[in-house]
Amino acid sequence: MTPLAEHIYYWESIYSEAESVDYFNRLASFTSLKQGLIHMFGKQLKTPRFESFHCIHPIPYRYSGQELPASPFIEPLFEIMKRVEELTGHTYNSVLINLYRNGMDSNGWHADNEKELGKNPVIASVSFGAERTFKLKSITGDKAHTIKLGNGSLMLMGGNTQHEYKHCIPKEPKVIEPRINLTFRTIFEQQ
Ligand SMILES: O=C(O)CCC(=O)C(=O)O
Repeated sequence: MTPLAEHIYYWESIYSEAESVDYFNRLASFTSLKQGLIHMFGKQLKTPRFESFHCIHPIPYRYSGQELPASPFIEPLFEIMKRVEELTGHTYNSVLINLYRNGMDSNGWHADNEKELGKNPVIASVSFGAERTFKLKSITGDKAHTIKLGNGSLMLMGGNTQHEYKHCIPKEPKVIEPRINLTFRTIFEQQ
């Protein structure tokens, strides 16, 4: 494990090449993966990636004006979450899966700071498939980090990262292979 910045840690490979390919294929077959609809600039736009949200409890996830219903938490999600919990020393109850078909799919600048995620969300991010660039920039504009998220890797963001920084997966036209990312989170039911 390598510390990358305050409260941000990276494990280069928590799974072998063969295990990562197997997980990629099992996750890519999830029929719940769909292009979502987000509200931006007064318009409804399709997300430039496929998404699927899974939670141990039937709590939906709301962000950018869309509500993702909780799909069942099925294997191999429990298996992967167990490994992530052992390595990070935190527990989680949900995961957002993002499938990027190639480098033209992306994820715009945002922070995972919805109130359902609690005060200082701990987010554990596992990647399978093509290596993609993950960018972080501080809200105040004085800090920036660029991280390559490789096949079978784990990244942990904790502390005040979601208040201090925004993050994104930019388009990378040279990337032709797909990638699946899982962000494990703890979601709290709102009253
Ligand atoms: O695909 C990634 O690595 C980032 C995913 C992400 O930003 C998110 O799920 O909030």
